[in-house]
Formats: sequence, structure tokens, C-alpha cells
Amino acid sequence: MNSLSTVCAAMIAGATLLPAAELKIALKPVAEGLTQPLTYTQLPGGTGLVVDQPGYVWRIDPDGTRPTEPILNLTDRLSPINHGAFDERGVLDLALHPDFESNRRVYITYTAPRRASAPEDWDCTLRLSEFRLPARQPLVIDPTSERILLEIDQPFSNHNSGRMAFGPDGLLHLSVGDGGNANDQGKRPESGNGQNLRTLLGKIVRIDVNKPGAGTAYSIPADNPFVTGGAGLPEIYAYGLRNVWGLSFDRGGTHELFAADVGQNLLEEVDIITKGGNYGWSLKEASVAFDAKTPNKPPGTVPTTGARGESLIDPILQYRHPGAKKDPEAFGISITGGYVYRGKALPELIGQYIFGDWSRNWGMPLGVVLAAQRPTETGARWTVTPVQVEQPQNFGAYITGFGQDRDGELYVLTNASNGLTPGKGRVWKIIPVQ
Ligand SMILES: [Ca+2]
Repeated sequence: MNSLSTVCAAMIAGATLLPAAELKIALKPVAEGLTQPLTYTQLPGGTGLVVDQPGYVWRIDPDGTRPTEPILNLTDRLSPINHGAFDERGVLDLALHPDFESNRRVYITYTAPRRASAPEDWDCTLRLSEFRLPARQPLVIDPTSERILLEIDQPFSNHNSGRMAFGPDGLLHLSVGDGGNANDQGKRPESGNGQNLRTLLGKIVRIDVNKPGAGTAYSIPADNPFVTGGAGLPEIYAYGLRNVWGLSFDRGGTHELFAADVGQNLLEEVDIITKGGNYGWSLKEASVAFDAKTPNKPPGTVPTTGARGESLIDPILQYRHPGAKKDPEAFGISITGGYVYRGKALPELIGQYIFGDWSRNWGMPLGVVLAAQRPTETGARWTVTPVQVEQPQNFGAYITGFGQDRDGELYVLTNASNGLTPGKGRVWKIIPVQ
């Protein structure tokens, strides 16, 4: 088979219909004319904030209007990005401080130009910064209020992750990608960042943003897993992750931390993150063994432990990429994490983890909304069900993120193109079918 017919076969496979969906939703437009929205969150009172990857934070007023000027423009602080093309750099996430109403602090992650101390052949520096959003009108994030908390150099342009979630402990959890390229084969000093406890690449870090530490703008929680013993960097909370795209705490239940980890060539996964957990990458891709030399052919022997004898934790769910054969459990090629639904409008979704996949195919906007149901049996995998978008019909978009409002209702963020093409990005609210 020549390469063109391989591509055609893959496109046809990606376009085949999903199994009949038991769950149905409608999407109500919230914002359009964006480029690639990655985050939707709400201020007290219902004003929405939307992160648009090329450098903007927009405000959606409670009446639904979006002012013509962004609430924050970070374009002059970003690393170079490929406008009009696929790119994983830019503004990546925004999170409100748990005490936002009193301190008006917001946290933003973005890719900054490579800092002077980074190796010359590395790409950019992931930056976590605090900003202030004063209560006065007009409501704008003060760009001069930036306080840089953490910088992590990135060897390649992709796999920056940079997703944030404040826990019930008040601590900031930040996912950091494995540094990119592919197969966890980084640049100097070495490859295998996911398992390397001397780098923050391929990790979830947990820090206290409320007080400075020794030589840092943040402090290390006393019970972080590597605070003592010297086995790893003290910021590390969990490791063995590739490129988490979607990090959220369940606002109900036992407040579990869900991370959707984008896979390499075969499998997408969701993990429930626990302190000190090793999630396997790149010894494993989801539940199968991984060898960077044969990324499409998992070795037969599946490793069960990391370098220190610790158990490798399997995902709570995983699914395959669509291939040449029809496969009802091959939902897409790049997972987009969401939230456990704790809203009121869609009772049938309560307690399910609502997420999606960017697309079933690289070249076609075939994003998929998915719901995962917790198993009744301890240790069993969660059951994944496709969710049918009934309205609008022909919902053709790449799914770039999910959002949650003050009431626990969920939002879907989309891009009709696979690149940073102005005008193709939208935000939708998930509502019942009318
Ligand atoms: Ca894993």
C-alpha cells in the first residue's frame, strides 16, 4: 500500500460512524470568532473568562456579550507561534485562586521565549504567572501585575501541557508535558523525562502559591512525596505522564484529581492522580508496554514497577486510535480532558466524567464528546460511552477543551480547523436536547 492510500484508508476509518450513542446533548453557542479556545471559567457573578491560545483572555459578560477588547493581551510575552498552522504553544490555561473573591488573583500558563539559562537548541520556556484582576471597571487583568512563579524550559515546541487545578487543599496542581518531539525522546541531557525525577517535564507538580519558599516564588507543601529523601524534585506530586490535556478535581464525591493524558500512537487514557503515583510513561503507554524504538508494536512483557520498585498505576480508562479496521472502541487520536458532571441540567450525566477527543482524524474536524461511568467493581475500568451532539447538527469541530461554570454546568471548546486560524474557535454550553 502506498502512502497516499494508507492516508485514505486511515481517513475513511476515522470517518466511520461511532456506535449508537445512548446519551444525547445539545450545544448552545456562548462565544464565536475565536481562534483556539483552551479554557473557559467563570468569575463570581457569572462573567465568563476564555483563554484563546494565540495570546488573549476574553471576557463574556453575563448577558452573553464579548467586549471588543480582550481582558488581557499577552501576545508580546509569548514565544513565537505559527499563526495559521498547528501549534501547541501560546497561552495554555487560566485558573482562579481559591480565594479569588478576596484577593483577585488569577494564574496563567503560557510559553514564553526561551530564557537565557536554557540550552540554545531548546524551544521555549513554559511560564506560570500570577496576575491581578481588580474589581474596578472596566474589568481588565492588570498586565503589570505579573509575578512569575515558575519557569520550565521546553526542549521542543510540543507537549507543554501547562494545565492547572487548585485542589481542596488550596494547592496549585500543574501538569507539565514530557518536553515533546515524540516517544519521550527529548534533547540533552537525556531522554525518558516521564520517569526522570530530576526534571519537572512529564510530571504533575504541586506548589503553594500563597507564600514564597527558599529561593522560589512559591513554597513546597510539606507532604509532597519527594520533600525528603532526595529521590526527586520536591515540586513533583505525580509522574510518568506524557502530555496531560485536561486536569480537574471532582467538585463532588471525594474530590479526586482527573488527568487526561494524550497517548503516543496507540492509546489515549484518563488517570486518577494520587500523591507520589507513577503513571507509567514511557515505560508504558496506558496499560501496554512501550519501547521508543518500536512505538507501534508494544513489547510483550509489560513492566509493573518503576526504577525504585514502585508500582506503575494503570489508567481508569483507555481507548484505541481509529485504524484501518472498524473498531467501536477507537474513539479518537488525542484525548481532551473534562470534568465530573455535578450540574443540574442533565441529571443522566451526574457523576460521569465528561470529556472528549480532539478528533477521530488529524485532517478532519471529527471531535467526539464522551462520558465515562464509574465501575461498580473495585479496580475495574470505567465504561466509556459516546455522547451524541444532537444540536447543532453536523457539529464538525476539533475539541480543544472543556470548561465548568459556577453551577457545575459544562462547556465544550472547539476549533473548526486543526491550526491557529482566526475565526474558527467557539465556546458552547452543554444543555439538554430541546
Ligand atoms: Ca499512563
